[in-house]
Amino acid sequence: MSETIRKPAVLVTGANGEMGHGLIDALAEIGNYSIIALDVRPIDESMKPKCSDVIVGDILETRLLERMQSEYEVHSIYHLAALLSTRAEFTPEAAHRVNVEGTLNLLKLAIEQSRWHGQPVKFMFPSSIAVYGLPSKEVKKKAGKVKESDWNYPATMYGVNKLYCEHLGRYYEKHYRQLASDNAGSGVDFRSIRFPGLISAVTVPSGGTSDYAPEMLHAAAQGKAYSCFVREDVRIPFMAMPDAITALLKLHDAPKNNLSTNVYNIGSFSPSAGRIFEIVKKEFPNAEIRFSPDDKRQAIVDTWPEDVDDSVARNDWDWRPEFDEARAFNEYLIPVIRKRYA
Ligand code: AKB
Repeated sequence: MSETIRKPAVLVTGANGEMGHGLIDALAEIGNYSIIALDVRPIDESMKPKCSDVIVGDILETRLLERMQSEYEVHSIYHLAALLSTRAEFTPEAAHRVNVEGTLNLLKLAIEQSRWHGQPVKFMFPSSIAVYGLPSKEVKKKAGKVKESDWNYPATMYGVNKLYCEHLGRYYEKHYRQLASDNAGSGVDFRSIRFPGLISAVTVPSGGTSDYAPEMLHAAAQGKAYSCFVREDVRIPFMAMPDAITALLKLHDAPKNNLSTNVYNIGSFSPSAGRIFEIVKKEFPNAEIRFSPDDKRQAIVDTWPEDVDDSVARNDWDWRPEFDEARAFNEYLIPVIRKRYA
């Protein structure tokens, strides 16, 4: 039997996306897993040696998932594939298919895998601050750090999809086919994190509404002009990508008995767009950045909270960000981005 077959398999969907890159790097470095990478686009060449299998395919293709069912023994699924908030507003029905039906297909795969090998399948689901919907700028200001149960009235299709999938995951874990006489539970161990806007030094996101922060930074580092689509005073939580990856791995490894809920907020720093401009301008004084708010995208960001209360994650699985604002920029983003575009 080959080395890769003996290790428990981890399936990563959306493997070629921003988070997929970071996660696969980290999983490969840990070395305990055989990684199956799935993405609708071809996976970057640099990622292939880190994976035991690379599949180009759509999570909506049930035939593909059925084939995977018989070929692999999957113990954990990191379901990262999604259409983000800006893109989803242009094609809400397609977003529903990818974000909701895609998740349902993966949950089904998880159930069947668990039945097959007799152990729970951990289902890691990145949710988002987009599940919150604050009704006005005044309420947003007053709300401060929101708890998981506050303001669950998303204003975007993406937020609606994420909130619903959090509930789906909880249902699959705790109540699946609850009235069936042969009900033996689903075997799904559903764990979800509501991520803030993420900033990576190595990839630029696409299709999100928090993208102004990474876009500003990457444009400045490349000497490209940037027009920021939100107002200077707008504030939402952000996080450096390495912390997001650490959080996923940490929640994955946490003892189930310690987990008091299926869905957790996590936070690290919460700068205004003007503050990000200040930091970027200090590092790249020639950067040509101007603020030219797009009312519609601005309105979406206005519904997202200024900050999140992550005390439950801190208590249950010892969540602590390693990168506050200063460390994120000074020790990760700026040096790595400089090197990247040098
Ligand atoms: C987006 O902007 O859609 C995402 C998110 C906040 O979840 N980055």
